[in-house]
Amino acid sequence: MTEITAPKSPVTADQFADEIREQLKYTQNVTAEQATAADVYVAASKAVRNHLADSWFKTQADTVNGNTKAVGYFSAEFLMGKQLENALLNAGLTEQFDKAVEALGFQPKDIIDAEYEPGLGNGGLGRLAACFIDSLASLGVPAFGYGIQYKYGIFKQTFDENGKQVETPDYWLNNEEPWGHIDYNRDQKVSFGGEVVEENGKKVWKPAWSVRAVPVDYLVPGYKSQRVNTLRLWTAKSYDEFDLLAFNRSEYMDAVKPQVKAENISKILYPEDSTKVGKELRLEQQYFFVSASLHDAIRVFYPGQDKPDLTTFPDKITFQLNDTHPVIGIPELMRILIDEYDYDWDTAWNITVKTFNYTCHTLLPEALEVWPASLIGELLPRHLEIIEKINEQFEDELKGKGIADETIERMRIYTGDSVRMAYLATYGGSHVNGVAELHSQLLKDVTLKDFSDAYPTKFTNVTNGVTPRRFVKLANPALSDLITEGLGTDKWISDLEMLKGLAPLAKDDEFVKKFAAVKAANKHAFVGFAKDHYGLDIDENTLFNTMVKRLHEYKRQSLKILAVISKYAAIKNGTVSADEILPRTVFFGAKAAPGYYLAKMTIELINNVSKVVNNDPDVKGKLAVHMLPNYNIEMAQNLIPATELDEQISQAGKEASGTGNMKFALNGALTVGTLDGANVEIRERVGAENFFLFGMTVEEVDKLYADGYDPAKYYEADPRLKQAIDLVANGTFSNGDRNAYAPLVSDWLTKDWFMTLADFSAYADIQAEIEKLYRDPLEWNRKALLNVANSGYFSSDRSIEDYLERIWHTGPLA
Ligand code: GL4
Repeated sequence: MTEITAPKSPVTADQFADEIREQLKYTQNVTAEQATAADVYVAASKAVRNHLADSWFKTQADTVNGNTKAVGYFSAEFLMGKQLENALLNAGLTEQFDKAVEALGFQPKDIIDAEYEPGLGNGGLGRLAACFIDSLASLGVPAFGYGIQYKYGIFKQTFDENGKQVETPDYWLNNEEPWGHIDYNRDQKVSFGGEVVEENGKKVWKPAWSVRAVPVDYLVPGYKSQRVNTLRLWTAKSYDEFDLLAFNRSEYMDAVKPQVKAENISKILYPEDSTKVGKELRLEQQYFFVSASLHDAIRVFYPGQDKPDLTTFPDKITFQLNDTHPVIGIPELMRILIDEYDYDWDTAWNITVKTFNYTCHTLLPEALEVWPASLIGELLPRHLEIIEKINEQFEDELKGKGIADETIERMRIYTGDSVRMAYLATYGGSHVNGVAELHSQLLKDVTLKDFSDAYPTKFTNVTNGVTPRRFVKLANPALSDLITEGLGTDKWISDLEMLKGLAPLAKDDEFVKKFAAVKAANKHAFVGFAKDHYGLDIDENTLFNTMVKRLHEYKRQSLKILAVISKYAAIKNGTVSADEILPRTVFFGAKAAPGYYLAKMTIELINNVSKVVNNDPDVKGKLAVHMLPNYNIEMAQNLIPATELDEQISQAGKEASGTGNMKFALNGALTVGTLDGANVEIRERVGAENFFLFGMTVEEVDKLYADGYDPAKYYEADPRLKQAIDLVANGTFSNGDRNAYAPLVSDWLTKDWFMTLADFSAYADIQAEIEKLYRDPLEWNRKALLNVANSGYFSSDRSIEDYLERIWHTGPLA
């Protein structure tokens, strides 16, 4: 990566303080004396945004006028996290900010904390999109993120007195939001419904209703690159806000109906992760943002042209489809080219295929979106016709390749009843990638096997990555300083493979001790954070063991909680002696999709295990369990640097990649994990001796399914497991109520689709190894340091470089 050094500090701290005062006075309309931390946060954010403006204009001009193809990242989710601190870092203004707010009488941290975290994503997929746009800007690649500015982000999670998850709406825009600029003058019209008629031999779509898509622009500053890209999130507005006739008839509710219908489109982020929801509103959302974005890209690259030469479109921009959510963009671009710009089918197809690429983020067949044809026909009748024709052409092509009829039957994009979005994306784009080596291999071998056989060259892999700016530099300043000390430079922040230079220091006991001291300090800091935020008293002299991610059966939070229960029982029964017990604090963080019954029940169980264990004097100081509410980016930034042991224990072959695993390794946690997703590559890089591997492989899982899996057998075979499940079943964690967890227990014993029980013994056994190593702090920390040193590969900068080389075939602006 070529580094462009940051410009000399564009302002002094005094000047920056003046800029904040000016914002306070003229935009916030409060005096510096009246200002609260929230006011200063808004003012400082606006001041930073102003500093980015010139680079933003220049980047846009270079993007449009230069010859470097841009990237359009289409994603229904961008889980950005708090913006101010990151913008300061990337703009090179951190020091000025710190001094300026101190001069104004505030603590920098209070100002940073005053920001309300935007939660426009569910989990890994949305956070990946945010890491990628940071890396694109940092590498100087011209790029647009395109998505939706949901009015309500991912729900806020609390727990009721019974430990059940309670969801409350996240109305993040109730607070002043200084980052997004709504640009009413760059709006787009997006239409729905109606019918297709023939006029002069041409198909003409006569939609029934339209909404106004208005862009809200977020600046995406690169780290030291002097480039600022754009994240353009669309919000839906009504063309006819208010029905005056209805109002005058005193039908007040009816008067705002059109507005409500239109604005509903961008109202809420669907809280499903790794599952599909087939809801009309969701399809409306998908079409809404891709249609607006495609028209926007044409507007940007062919300014003022009525009849642009769109055969050059694929040279201007390449669109990455982040999972199947934006795949309706393929027929939409076809429609735009044919209906709006009069291209013939073949030319339009050529342009379309060249323009799109698709990333698949799952292996669960139930997570691949399939839309009922009737729904598409109702909402987007012209698109359904186009999809049918794409499917015809596709089937002909397959026949031409000599592919058997029954294979073609399996591969159909349009079945007559439904449309398979993953298949449409695979056929309608140039490349398909999975998100870790194993995942990409399984896509080729299983999920999309027929497609990979027919179009082998389309398939490739790009292993995920995470941005070192947010997840090391900002989240872990103490470790960052130590890395910089060890390497003698801070260049690693934009060239993370440089962390390799730390490997020799793992032999230096003094350096390892410093590394251990950083971890201890981070643990101490987290204890304070947990006290402030959750009122918890945490013993920092325990092993900090964390499992944070969405709650899903395949991720197997059940495995972890059963192991915790088993440990609890062992202490209670005296099966382990007091000095044999390694004191541990287990942290969980997980949101469950509101309609996901077993996932919600698992949360309830964890909360109630936590209550019993934490209030039991017999285990005090030995074992504690906390289910932290509302896991989000802020919590990740605080908890990951404090964690010593990270759990990545999904059933092999189910987690496409995982990105938390990368964040933990980079922050010096050791991983206990299965051979799944990117765990495989992490283990390869950090060394098998520095990773706690357990559990079945993909092949073993497949074989066990094939042989007939009987979970009850495992229950009978391992007394530790039997005891743990019995304690759940006999009401120990439900005040004696034996029915409380009956559905969960019954699922474990009779179905257990993700083989939690089959992997339990291996998981329980490896705990001894973990605890043995932890008792030798120097060795533990040596291994943890080697995890840091060898995880540089998992920078999202590297992922983006792989996309550039393997898929996008473009690069930084000159
Ligand atoms: C996910 C995968 O489940 C996760 O393994 C992966 O790391 C992430 C980003 O590629 O995408 N797919 C969906 S859906 N949600 C995810 O987090």
